[in-house]
Amino acid sequence: MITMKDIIREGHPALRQVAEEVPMPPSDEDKEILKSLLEYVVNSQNPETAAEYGLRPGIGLAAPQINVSRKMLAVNVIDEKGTLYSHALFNPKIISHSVEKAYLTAGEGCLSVDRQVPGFVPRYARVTVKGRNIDGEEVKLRLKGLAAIVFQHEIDHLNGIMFYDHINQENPFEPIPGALAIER
Ligand code: K2U
Ligand code: NI
Repeated sequence: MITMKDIIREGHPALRQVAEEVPMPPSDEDKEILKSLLEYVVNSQNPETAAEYGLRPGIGLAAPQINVSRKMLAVNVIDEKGTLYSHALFNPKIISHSVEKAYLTAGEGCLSVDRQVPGFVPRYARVTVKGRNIDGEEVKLRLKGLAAIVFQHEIDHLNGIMFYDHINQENPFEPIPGALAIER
C-alpha cells in the first residue's frame, strides 16, 4: 500500500514532467498502480488507517506523485451536495469546460507540498472528463463543484502543473470576477 514515504515532494523533477499516456488495454502492472492510488485516497480518509500508517488525508492522487510519470489518477470525494465521486482513470482528458470559473474559498493544498500556500486557485466551474477505467473502458464524466476542482487539480499533476501556479502572486486573495466560490 502507498504511504507518505512513497509520495514525492515539491522540488522532485517528476512533479514538473508531462506524464506519458498509458497504453491500452492496460497492463496488469498499470492496473495495480491505478488501484493503489485509489486505495491510498480511501485509506487516507479512514481515521483509524490514516492514524495507523501516518497518512495525510487526500481526496485525490495522481501517479506522478508516487514518481510514476504515467497518466493515471484517482479521486474519492463526497461533494458539497453529498454525492460520492470515486474514480480511478487512465489517460483522463478535459474535453470541454465552462467559461465560468470556480474556486475553493479555503484555497488548495497538495500531498506533495509540505507547506501552506494561501490564495484562491481559479478553476473551471464545470468540466467534462473522458478517460479509461481500470478495465480500459471509456468513461465520460460531467463534473461540477468540488468534484470538478479535484479532477482539475489531479489532471494538472499529469501535466507538471502545481496548484500554486494558478494563484495570483501579487494578490493571492484577489476576487476572481464572476467565479463561483465553493465552501468545502
Ligand atoms: O493531489 C493531491 O495532492 C491531493 C490534493 C487534492 C486536492 C484537490 C482539490 C483541492 C485541494 C487538494 C489534496 O491533498 S487532498 C486534501 C484535501 C482534503 C479535503 C479537501 C481538499 C483538499
Ligand atoms: Ni496535489
